[in-house]
Amino acid sequence: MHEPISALPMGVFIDGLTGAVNPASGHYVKRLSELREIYQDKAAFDHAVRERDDPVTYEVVEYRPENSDIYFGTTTMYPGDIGGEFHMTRGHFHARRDMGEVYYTQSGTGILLLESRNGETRTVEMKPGVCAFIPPDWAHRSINTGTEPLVFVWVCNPLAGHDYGEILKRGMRKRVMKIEGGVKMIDNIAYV
Ligand code: PAN
Ligand code: ZN
Repeated sequence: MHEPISALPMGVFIDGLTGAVNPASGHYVKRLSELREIYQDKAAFDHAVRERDDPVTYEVVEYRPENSDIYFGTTTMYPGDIGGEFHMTRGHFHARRDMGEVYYTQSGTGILLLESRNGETRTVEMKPGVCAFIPPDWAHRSINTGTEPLVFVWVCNPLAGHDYGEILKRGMRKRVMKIEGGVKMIDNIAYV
């Protein structure tokens, strides 16, 4: 188990190829079967869970000091698609509407899909060297559009929290698909 971490100066080692964080205060994995709501093609989804033995699609490791206004960690997203729809995170608004975030890509390629409260869509390319600014009150979901793991460092206020409800309920307006070997953004027909 992880020990609580005090807010003292520290150099934390981050492996930009694997997403390993050392020392770390927490870690979780997301298996495909936990993400049924977010994918469009439920038949392809059920087939993938069965045939691919419920793979880990992404994992998150964090370094969260106690009593600090900053914490950070990595997300590592494994490549793949479900019926043409690339592996993606759940996506969320922050519970605190006044708190944004930073995503700094270490390896791999992807798309950071952002949506404002009033439904405006923006994207930021994810590739090594790009540090994405996520403004307060923009929902954000990352999507691995490549063939390698997509690894990024995120930095945030621990009070920001995660509000998953909105996005789980109505989805995001756009979906990112593999079409004819390319990456295409299409309208989400299930969006309500
Ligand atoms: C990230 C995300 C992480 C996983 O740490 O939480 O990439 O994505 P979901 O939480 O949407 O499944 C972050 O944005 N924190 O605020
Ligand atoms: Zn976030």
